[in-house]
Amino acid sequence: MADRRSLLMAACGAMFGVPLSKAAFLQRAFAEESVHLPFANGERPLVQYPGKRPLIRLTSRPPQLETPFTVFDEGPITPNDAFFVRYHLADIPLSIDPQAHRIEVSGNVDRPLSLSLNELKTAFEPIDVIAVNQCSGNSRGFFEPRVGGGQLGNGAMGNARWRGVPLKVVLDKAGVQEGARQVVFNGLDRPVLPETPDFIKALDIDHARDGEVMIAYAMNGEDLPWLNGYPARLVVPGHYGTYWVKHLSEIRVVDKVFDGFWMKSAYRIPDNACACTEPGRVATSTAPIQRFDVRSFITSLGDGATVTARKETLIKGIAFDGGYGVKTVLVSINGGQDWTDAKLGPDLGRYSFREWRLMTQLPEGEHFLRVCAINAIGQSQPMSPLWNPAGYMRNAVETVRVIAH
Ligand SMILES: Nc1nc2c(c(=O)[nH]1)N[C@H]1C(S)=C(S)[C@@H](COP(=O)(O)O)O[C@H]1N2
Ligand SMILES: [Mo]
Repeated sequence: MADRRSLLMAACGAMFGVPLSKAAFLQRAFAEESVHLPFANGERPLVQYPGKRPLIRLTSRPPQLETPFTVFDEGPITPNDAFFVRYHLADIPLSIDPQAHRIEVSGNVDRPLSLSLNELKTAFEPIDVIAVNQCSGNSRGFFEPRVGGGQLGNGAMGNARWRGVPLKVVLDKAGVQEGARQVVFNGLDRPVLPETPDFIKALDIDHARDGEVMIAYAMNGEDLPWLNGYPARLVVPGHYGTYWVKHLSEIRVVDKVFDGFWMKSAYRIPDNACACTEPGRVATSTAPIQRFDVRSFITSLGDGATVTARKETLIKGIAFDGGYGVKTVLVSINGGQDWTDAKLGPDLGRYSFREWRLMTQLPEGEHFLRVCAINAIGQSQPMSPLWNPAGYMRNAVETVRVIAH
């Protein structure tokens, strides 16, 4: 046990809808209250958009909304109306006719397809997966030194049950031709200025055909919320949200590596084992961002929370990784000196949030609670944050300060 624990501790520190009318959209997007994310310039309005409860607004054009962190304590599934929203281009679709909407499948295929929503829902056997969607820049606001880009707290993530059709089945129906290298995805949103590149993403052909990548049309048993990609979006389990193309309208098979801006220049990470550089340094070479690294959070106690001393206290939270599955969650109540195994909650699948909990007693005074997860292949979280120029993939061991009295 002692050996196992020291091994685990070493791992933890290792370096390794409903149509959205324009009027409703503008009218109902009024500010209600504000929150302060715990970094400089962290003031954000709480704003309610159609289909959403009040969420933390990062930008309004396009809408970028972050989930208030307390939502993650309510259960492992993030409700649709609380799910974060990320767009790059301000010209987002404000009306879509579900009868007329088509997903065109073209390029290096034998039989190009034009799929209606109805066909997608009835002509194929649906699959379900519970999977986390997380923005590459989740937690970017905590980077030190600070980096450019959306200054997000920890709320640009969510976990939902997605239903749809495996991309593989659709590609098989179209008949992928010999020599195919990648599959390219586009949605209905458009840039406002002609010089802004359209948001188009690509997956390698083998990834696209792994049977898990999905064209999803439902989320937690309902149509996709408008702002989360109605009527259909890509779901790429275990992979950063950037690939989860919303309002999906075009699928194109290509015989070379797609070199559009959002693949060639954006969403790239240092091409090394830690995906990191010396703070302030650019990487010598980069690669497209891929799978989530391991993360864990305490959700039951916020920073500065007070608890009763010497009484049973529940410490609870969530953990997830890029799809190998969370194996162990360790909790420290003394700033990282000693670690205890938390009890894991139900396994909802290897792409899902995994709940964990630990009952403990805290002596009077100030305590620094820390949590660290380890996945099935031994990947874990660094004790101190790694840095990269774009502020992606933050996953340092989190600390929550509580006061017991
Ligand atoms: N059409 C479209 N799809 C998109 C984007 C976008 O700008 N346009 N942003 C991507 C990024 S970077 C993220 S993090 C996820 C966020 O998904 P959500 O808005 O449903 O939370 O959508 C992805 N899909
Ligand atoms: Mo993102």
